[in-house]
Amino acid sequence: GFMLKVLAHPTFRLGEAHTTFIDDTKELFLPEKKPNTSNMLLNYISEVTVNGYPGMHRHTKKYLPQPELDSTLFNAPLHENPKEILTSQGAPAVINWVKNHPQLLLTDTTMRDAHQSLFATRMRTNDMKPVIDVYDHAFPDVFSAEVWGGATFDVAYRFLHEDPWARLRLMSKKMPHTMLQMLFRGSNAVGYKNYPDNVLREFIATSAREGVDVFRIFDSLNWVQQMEKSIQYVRDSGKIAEGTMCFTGDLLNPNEHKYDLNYFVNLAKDLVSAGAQIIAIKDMAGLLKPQAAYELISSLKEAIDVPLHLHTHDTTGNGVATYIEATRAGVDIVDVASSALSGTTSQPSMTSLYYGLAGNKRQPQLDVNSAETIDRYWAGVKPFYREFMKTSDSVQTDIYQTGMPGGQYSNLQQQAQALGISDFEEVKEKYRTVNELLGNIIKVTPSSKVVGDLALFMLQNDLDSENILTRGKSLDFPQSVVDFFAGDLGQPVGGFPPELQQVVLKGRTPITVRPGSLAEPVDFLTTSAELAGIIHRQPSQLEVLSYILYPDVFKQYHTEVQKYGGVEYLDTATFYQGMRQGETVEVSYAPGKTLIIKLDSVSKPDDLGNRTVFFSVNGETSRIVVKDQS
Ligand code: 3PY
Ligand code: ZN
Repeated sequence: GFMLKVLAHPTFRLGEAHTTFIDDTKELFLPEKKPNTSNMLLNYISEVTVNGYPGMHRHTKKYLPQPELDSTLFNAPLHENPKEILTSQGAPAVINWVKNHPQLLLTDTTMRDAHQSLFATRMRTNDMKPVIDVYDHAFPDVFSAEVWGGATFDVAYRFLHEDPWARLRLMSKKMPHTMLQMLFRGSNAVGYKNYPDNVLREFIATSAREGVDVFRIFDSLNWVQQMEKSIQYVRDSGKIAEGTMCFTGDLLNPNEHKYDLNYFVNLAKDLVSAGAQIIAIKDMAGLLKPQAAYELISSLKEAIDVPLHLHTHDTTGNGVATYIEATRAGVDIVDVASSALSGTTSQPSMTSLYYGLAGNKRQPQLDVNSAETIDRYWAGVKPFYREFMKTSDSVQTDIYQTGMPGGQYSNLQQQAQALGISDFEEVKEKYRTVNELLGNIIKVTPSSKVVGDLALFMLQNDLDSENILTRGKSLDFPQSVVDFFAGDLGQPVGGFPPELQQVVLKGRTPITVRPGSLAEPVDFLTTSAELAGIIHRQPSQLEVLSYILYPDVFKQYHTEVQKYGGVEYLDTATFYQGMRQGETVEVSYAPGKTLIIKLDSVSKPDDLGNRTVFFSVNGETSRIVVKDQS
């Protein structure tokens, strides 16, 4: 019992119990109230075996075996790289190095945006581990690996029963020669609402300490005021601040009067003034066409003197073409993913781009054999997540019209289905209408959610752009829409449409200042005490931060850890599919420590609908009773 309890403890789960572990975690060494907690993993396996994993279709046959990666294949010698420069000389030296680097540099997004965009962020740390182990030697020349932030933080707790901080620590420990990059939603941190400045400061300082080297800071309305503080906090931490422009619109269209070249050049200048050390262009929907990329990068190169980092999604199939044109115009860094996890709503393929630039003097430095070996590993991991791949697996050019970000496509589809709306064409059409109603706003988390929520709401209530102003008066709009019009996400480019704002707010006065300027600072000590009351021990600083960002999600996670223990040690097939009668799985939870779990049988439901699941664990029998929910 004790062992699994230790296993479940967040510090232990980092895989590197440090020397003060015993002092910091006395609570683990007190006598247990309930002696029999050794069945925690079995609780989880039984639950998923009997009732399935939410949203996951139960296969009659499990997909096996887990792919392996031969680590001896990667032995590229390490040489001077950005991480080393950051550690020894600091952020400004890295910026200089990038400016003077003749070849195009790459950021590998496989472990963040790629799986976020392809399979709803569900990739487990367990499946990343083999790659993490060899990363430095496989990719000694990448600029960075984007591995954290965005939706990964919340999803880790909510759906994977994993501690996101543990993933970061593991990476930081195992990838000491690679700069780790995160996506940071400005004043929304890794959440969906505004947090007070002291929370942002603490979150950034802590992430920096735990291993994040490059912070890509964006605001969902491109409002510089919402990014300024975060940029400053990153600089204070000695790490690298990418100030981000979310790209939208149709740059070279003569009718594009809002998001034109001038708009982006001025925005970039403002971000540099706010302290951005790199300018990121975040083309979250994949709308930046090749020639537009050439013009945009050329204009920015003329106007500012900081490196440019371009991010796109390959939804339309034009991603590599966009990068090649951007490369000709002098872009410094671009975002790519391993081929198996590239394309469509994800980033363009790393090796496609590499080959696409053959003969170009700026072709990136890449050991293509290593990249392809790692890619075969990812190709083996992908089938475990097929169930979550709700997006179309083909090229989509209609997004040039909807402007919907790749990550939202599948989410909105699921949201619509849950509401009984099966015609997604209708949803996309409404999404366009809403975008126009809102005055053509930047659409990215969380502003994209406002557009999506309002589109679904309008469909459900038979609203169109005309009757919304009359019929809307008697309707309560979705919370995200109310918050948006109240100014809680900040101010959109060009302001709010005043009539619709009144209809939605129903007399409430919107704010026009930065929401963070009104927010009370969080009192960390009080919050820590509050959390201690919930989890019955002194929380770590990381736990307090997580609790501040996601109180309910964190509490739920904590409850599940108490119940299920270290489920991150399970293989992915078992995690999502449970076990089959007669099957044996091995769970290695520490060096040399393995549980051999065999599922002997599952009983028929009794009168109360309970089933008993019989196991042998390292030869000893165990039984778990689970309520059959079917
Ligand atoms: C996120 O905020 O998670 C995004 O990836 C937005 O593009
Ligand atoms: Zn993205």
